[in-house]
Amino acid sequence: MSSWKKIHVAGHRGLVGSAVARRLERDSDVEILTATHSELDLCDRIAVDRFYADTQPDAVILAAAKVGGIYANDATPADFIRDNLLIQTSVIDAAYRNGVKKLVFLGSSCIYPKFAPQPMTEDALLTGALEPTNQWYAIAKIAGIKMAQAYRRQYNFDAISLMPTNLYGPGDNFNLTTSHVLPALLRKFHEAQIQGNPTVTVWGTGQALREFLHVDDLADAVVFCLENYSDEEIVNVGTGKDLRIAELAELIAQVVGFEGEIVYDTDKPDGTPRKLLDTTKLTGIGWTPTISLKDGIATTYAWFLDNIDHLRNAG
Ligand code: GFB
Repeated sequence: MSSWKKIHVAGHRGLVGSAVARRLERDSDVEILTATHSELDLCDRIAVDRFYADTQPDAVILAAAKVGGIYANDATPADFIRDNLLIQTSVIDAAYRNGVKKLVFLGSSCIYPKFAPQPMTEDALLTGALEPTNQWYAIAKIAGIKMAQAYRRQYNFDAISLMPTNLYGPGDNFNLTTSHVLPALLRKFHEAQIQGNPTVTVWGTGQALREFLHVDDLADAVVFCLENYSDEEIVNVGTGKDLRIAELAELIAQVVGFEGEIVYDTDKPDGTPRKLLDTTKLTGIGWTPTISLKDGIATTYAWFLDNIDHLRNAG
């Protein structure tokens, strides 16, 4: 049973927001409030303010963000910094002004310095230079963390910030130009398999290390922290385990049944060499993930196959 009656899930059509909405639906006495982009532009502070004045949510999950993989971050930096600053500023401020009792802000593991000691603890924030490919997104997310902390200090507003590691799952973006690595590789291996291509090209050296969390695990952590965490300090959400991109590619090839050759395009960037979160804090509060990477990839591939026609039309 939840302590919250009406929760606004901002970004309910995205990977994270849709998972949070699915998770909240399990709790029948919570009313989930949503608005599509055409109903509410989250970049518009006045519109968001009016929306909260009209609907009076008592909690907000801020899962709306402009997100993308390494290429999209690098190629469209203005979009990433502008949209994220606008969305989070509008939502955090309007939530506070309209008496929302709790807000969960979602950041990202890319807020930590490029060469932070691994695994990365929460206190690594702002201790060194960022990874250049996604610094624009990271700076916006750091501003969101600081805004939540400032509103907590000055206004006593119960805003908390969670830092998820790289996410994947049903509802992910499978567009090869803008997506993250896991959905991109699922699609590439699937298409090579169907078309009988002998090779699949993976960006970078394959040696970069990444940690992957299933979005349903993240959604569970969000609801857990909504109920059980109230502090200024940020909290990492991850699995505590990482693997090389080359190992991920092998795993995905196995799930898809591709037996050809994997080729590495070293003209493409690796990005951060390693991004493993230290999850001691969240484990200490009482939450751990349950979905293994292998099972998570298999169910995400099943979702991709069910939605492939729709995705093809979307590009
Ligand atoms: O998932 P990804 O795009 O984002 O890339 P980041 C992870 C690694 O996979 C990089 C490699 O080393 C890529 O070079 N990779 C290999 C590929 N093949 C592919 C491919 O086909 N597509 C993609 N996209 N990558 C993001 C940030 O960084 O992480 C975001 O850009 C966000 O801001 C997110 O923080 C969590 O892990 O490098």
